[in-house]
Amino acid sequence: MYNEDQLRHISRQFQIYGEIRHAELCKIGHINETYTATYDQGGVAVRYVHQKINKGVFRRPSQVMRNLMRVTRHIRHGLEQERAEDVTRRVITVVPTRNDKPYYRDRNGDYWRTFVFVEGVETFEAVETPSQAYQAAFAFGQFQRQLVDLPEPRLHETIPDFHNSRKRFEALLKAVEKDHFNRAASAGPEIEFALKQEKLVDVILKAMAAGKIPERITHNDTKFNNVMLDVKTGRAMCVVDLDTVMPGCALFDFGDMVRTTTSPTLEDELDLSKVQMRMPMFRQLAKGYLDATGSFLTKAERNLIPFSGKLISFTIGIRFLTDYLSGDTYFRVHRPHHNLDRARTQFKLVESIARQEDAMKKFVEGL
Ligand code: GN1
Ligand code: MG
Repeated sequence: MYNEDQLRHISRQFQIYGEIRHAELCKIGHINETYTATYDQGGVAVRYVHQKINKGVFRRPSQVMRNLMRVTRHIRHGLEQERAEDVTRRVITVVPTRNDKPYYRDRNGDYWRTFVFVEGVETFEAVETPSQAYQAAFAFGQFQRQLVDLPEPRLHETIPDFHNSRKRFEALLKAVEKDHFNRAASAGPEIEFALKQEKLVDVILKAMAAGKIPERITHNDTKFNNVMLDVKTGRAMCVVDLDTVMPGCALFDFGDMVRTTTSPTLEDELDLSKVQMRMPMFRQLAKGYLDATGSFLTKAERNLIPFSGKLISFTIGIRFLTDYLSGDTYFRVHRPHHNLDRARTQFKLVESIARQEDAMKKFVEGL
């Protein structure tokens, strides 16, 4: 449970014209602490989001916020130029503090920020229809497109080497070797599987180092639950969770959508027989993504689209496994073995993608 007095104190730091009535802890996400708060504003109930940034994960919260302000302002400006309607539902809006800063630092040194709550939208943990997959991919593709012309300087790397699959692999090896919590014995098949996949980890990194794949501004956490869909129309309104928006590779954004939208299961499904990459979902993802990014994506990027889902599922899988072996310090867990369960579903997905990769390639080539 949250501390009501603390939240009241936090709420007073921001430029919100009203009194806080109540707040709820939001359970989505493994990293930050998020509250939905309802205010009385001139007799009308208005909602805001208050969020505490996880300092252990984001070591320099002020840089996170500087990126976030630049990115959201740029997108808002673009939407205004196009005379788009509903701008505060199409890009998240940061509510500044009373002294005009994007975040408030409390007595414990924690960083808090506030957003306008987007009404009339919903998020899902698992995709329900192929058209939702299309919407998600179009939204994340559009997000990349909206940032193609972000003026210099380069954005901060809020988590250095975030999708560096080679470094993630080395971290797993180290965790296996140290085995501080004596858990390696309980993850034998998973460790063995991971070690056998080493050849995957350098494919995209090498192509980037050789200049074959460009650096772009990417979202880097394109989980399906980070897309807000309009309740009435089902259309994607905006993408959220912008803390990892930084210089990166477009393919990791696409890949993480394959990871989180093609299987009918949740990330921590226990019945592994249900975990699979479904072609109809993949087709809609590829279509939606290319409809939004076709104008700027290079041939080399397009060619690696089918592979990217396998690589990112593997990389997130080894991150879960590493965290399991290291005592669950990074991802929030809700039961014993939670991170191991998550790793298992990722590896199952890697296998399912591998079996269908040729068909996926053929489909993308035909688009
Ligand atoms: C974390 O907190 P959430 O669910 O948005 C993680 C992602 C992982 C994801 C796995 C900053 O995201 O990289 O893919 O969990 N975010 C960070 O579900 O590490
Ligand atoms: Mg996230």
